[in-house]
Amino acid sequence: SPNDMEVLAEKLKQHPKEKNPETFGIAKDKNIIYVHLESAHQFLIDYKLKDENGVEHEVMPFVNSLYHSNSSFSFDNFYHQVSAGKTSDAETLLENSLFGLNQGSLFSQLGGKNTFNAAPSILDQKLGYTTAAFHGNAGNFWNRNETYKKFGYQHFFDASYYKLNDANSFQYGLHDKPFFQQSVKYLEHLQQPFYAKFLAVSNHYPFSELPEAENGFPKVNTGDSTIDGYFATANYTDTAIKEFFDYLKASGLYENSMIVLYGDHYGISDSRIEDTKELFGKEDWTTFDTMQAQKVPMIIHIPGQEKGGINHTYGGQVDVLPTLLNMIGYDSDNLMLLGHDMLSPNKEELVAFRNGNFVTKDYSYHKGDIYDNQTGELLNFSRPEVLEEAKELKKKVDEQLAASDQINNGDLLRFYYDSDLSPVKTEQFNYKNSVK
Ligand code: GP9
Ligand code: MN
Repeated sequence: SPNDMEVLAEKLKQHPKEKNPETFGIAKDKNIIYVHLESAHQFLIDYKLKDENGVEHEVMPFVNSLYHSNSSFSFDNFYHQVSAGKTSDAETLLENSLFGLNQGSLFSQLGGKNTFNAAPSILDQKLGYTTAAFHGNAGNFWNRNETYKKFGYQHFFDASYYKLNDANSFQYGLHDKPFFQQSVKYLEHLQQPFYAKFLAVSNHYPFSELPEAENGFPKVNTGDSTIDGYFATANYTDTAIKEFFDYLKASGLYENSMIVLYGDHYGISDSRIEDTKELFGKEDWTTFDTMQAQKVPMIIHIPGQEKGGINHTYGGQVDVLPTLLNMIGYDSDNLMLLGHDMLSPNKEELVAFRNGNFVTKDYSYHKGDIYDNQTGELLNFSRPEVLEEAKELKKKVDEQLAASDQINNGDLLRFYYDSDLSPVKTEQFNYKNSVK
């Protein structure tokens, strides 16, 4: 009800949003380009795969160069927070600073119905951005064609805008190199500044579907074909992104843009990763290691800026929108965002997983067990006082998740007026007729 919304909004106002004056507005008026790193774990960063002759092969050399650049704000303690909605949950988190649902996918269940204050709406209505999503798969996958309208996307270039054939695509759509190549002609038509999201998908399970000509990267031989192919597909995506950057530079768009690369969720599931622990230099594998493996890359690259570096703040996907809005100099105090600016020196370092587990800068909490982040040691018995401390934090985590569920399940943003955003008129968008 409208009253529920008011109560939540009041609560949120009691935790004022911290900003960092050093970085507020640092990317003002820039195009925002999202590059989705499908199924990318943070451990891919700087990872070198040893082939059978002991020769090392860097898996993502181009992404690594961005990660280490002074022009990038990179994060090494950044977690995905998705559940069963996988990619679509990541999109929900990044573009709304709300969580996906506890069960199933918010995109599928509520995406076509709810009112959102999503990034495309905000940027279009408040700052005059052109907004577009690019993805070489069918537009109805994850109910994107409905949800994107509700998010306020003006354009959605789905598979129908691309030339797909058996050789350049697989079950999740067009492979990354042709995807970026064929996207360029649509991107060129967008009036600047634009907000453009590129969902690359080649590095998707089962990690074995690359085009014939792209099978050069060494395979590992773990006996699990899913793991064996993972590094090769990640390497292919890396090259595709490099080619896309080459285009951005040649076209002059690069200097006017901030480019955000993020991992959406894990690629190697718990049991698989446990079976291949040697790849990560581990003799044992614990619940703590599985939680650590939920870190994903987060790189905000701003050409021309030199204030970047690798930031160790603990954060998650829910924190991205507040961070970005501050970077482009938009004051988001009046928005219902559940996350916090990761560049603020006072950010509370508490990262909720969708299942109620969480991570702080000191420890990782899993169903009542607490592990030391530095040593991986279980602290329940050696330091029982942390159990008390964790109780308080667990309460905060549960409150954050409950607030998200209340907003989403009650469609409460339709009663939220302080954002001063008009409800999206979805009839104005026709994704069949975007620039051809
Ligand atoms: C398909 C792609 C895959 O369009 O987004 O989604 P996922 O299986 O990773 O959720
Ligand atoms: Mn995904």
